Amino acid sequence: MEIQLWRQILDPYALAVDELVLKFNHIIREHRAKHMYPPIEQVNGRVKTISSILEKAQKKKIELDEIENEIDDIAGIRIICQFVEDIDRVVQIIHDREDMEVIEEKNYIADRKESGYSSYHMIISYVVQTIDGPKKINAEIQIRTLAMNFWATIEHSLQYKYKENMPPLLREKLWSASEAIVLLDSEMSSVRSEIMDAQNSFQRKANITADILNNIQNLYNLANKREVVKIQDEFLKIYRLDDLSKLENFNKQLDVISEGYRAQSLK
Ligand code: 0O2
Repeated sequence: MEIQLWRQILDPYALAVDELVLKFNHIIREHRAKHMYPPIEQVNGRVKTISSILEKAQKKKIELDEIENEIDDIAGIRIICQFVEDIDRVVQIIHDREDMEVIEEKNYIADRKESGYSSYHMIISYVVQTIDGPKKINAEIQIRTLAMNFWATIEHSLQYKYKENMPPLLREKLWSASEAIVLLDSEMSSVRSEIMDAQNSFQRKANITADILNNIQNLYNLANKREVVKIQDEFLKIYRLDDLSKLENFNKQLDVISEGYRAQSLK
């Protein structure tokens, strides 16, 4: 197939990957803006390379004109979560969306692969808008924990190195490493609420601090400089106390002061 034709085929998939990554990142932002713990730690995506598509087509005996119908992971999204419990939440979020239709699911977490691979896979149908009109395409979403991703990344490079000839001892080691991953994820789950509390208060402190600094910066344009310096010193004192509720109160007071100056400046 000519390279130009490949480009025409793959372009809508590249658009889908860009849009899906943007949408999942937006879910993270929405959670943070509402001071909620985001079930997604990070998301990335890729369009399968032409050589990898050809390799898969050859392996599965797929004709070139059937590639789009038969290969579901030309567009691939990988969602990484901190905890196993987060995976269920992400799966539910995807089911609830109107722009993604779930057409297949494989739960390799409940049912680990023989290799030791564990991950949750969803095939979705997704519509992209092109200059020739809407195009429905399939995309594969892999959802896994940080620990599962670590294992899969290492194993994938070894698969690439050994192809079908992975030494049995290495296979065994990978299996026992996958057992350790299951144990690690379950240990992490048992301290999940503690970790989440710590992360939430860290995020809240960062958000409030950003609000305060923004307010102080705006006050420089509205208020007497000496008064702003006083406010800034007061902020530093409260910040050093490392007390979230005091910082929140200070932020509320600062909102009132800023509002007063803004109202005055409009007179
Ligand atoms: P790549 O290079 O990652 O794109 P499929 O081949 O997708 O039609 P299958 O096996 O039913 O058929 O799909 P499955 O099991 O959902 O696997 C699809 C993808 O999951 C693979 O894509 C891998 O990315 C990943 N995967 C599946 N099994 C393993 C495994 O044992 N180890 C690792 N590291 N990853 C795995 P590709 O196209 O095979 O590869």
